[in-house]
Amino acid sequence: MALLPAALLPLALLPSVASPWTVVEADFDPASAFVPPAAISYAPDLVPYGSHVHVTVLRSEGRTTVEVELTGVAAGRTFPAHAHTGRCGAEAAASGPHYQDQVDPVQPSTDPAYANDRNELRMAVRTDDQGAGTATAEVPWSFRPGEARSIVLHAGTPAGAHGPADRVACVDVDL
Ligand SMILES: [Cu+2]
Repeated sequence: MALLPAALLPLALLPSVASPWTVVEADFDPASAFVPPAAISYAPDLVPYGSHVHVTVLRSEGRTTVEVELTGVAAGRTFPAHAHTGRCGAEAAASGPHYQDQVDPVQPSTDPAYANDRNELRMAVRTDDQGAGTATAEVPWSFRPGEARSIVLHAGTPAGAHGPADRVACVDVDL
């Protein structure tokens, strides 16, 4: 039996803890793509097939920071982007409701005591005249593993609209 070089032993003995970083890079594809895409566009007029998303998740003690960068999407728009509970699917509703740190016992959650940007991870990605934009959100909590599985982009207008019908794109991210 080969012995591990002594220098590698500490690595071999590291406990399997959640990585502090997760990076997801994907091109938006139609939900009907032969290979199930990691990022789906439901509205190619706003999020064209082949446009790009880059998500970075940084976990530190009791804190989570998420950055969403879009390129090649509609110019001069604001796309609300949120952490949702489910995976992206052929139907926009597949991604489920917003992830909440303190879960509202009444779902769908409309109570502002729960449905707010401290209890949910929310940001708004504003795109420039080239259709590129970046936004970051930080929350003072850690996601429960396996319970937040996507970032959903919403159409953003008209203001206030928020339901499966206004979901324009989705990217699988294990938050
Ligand atoms: Cu949302």
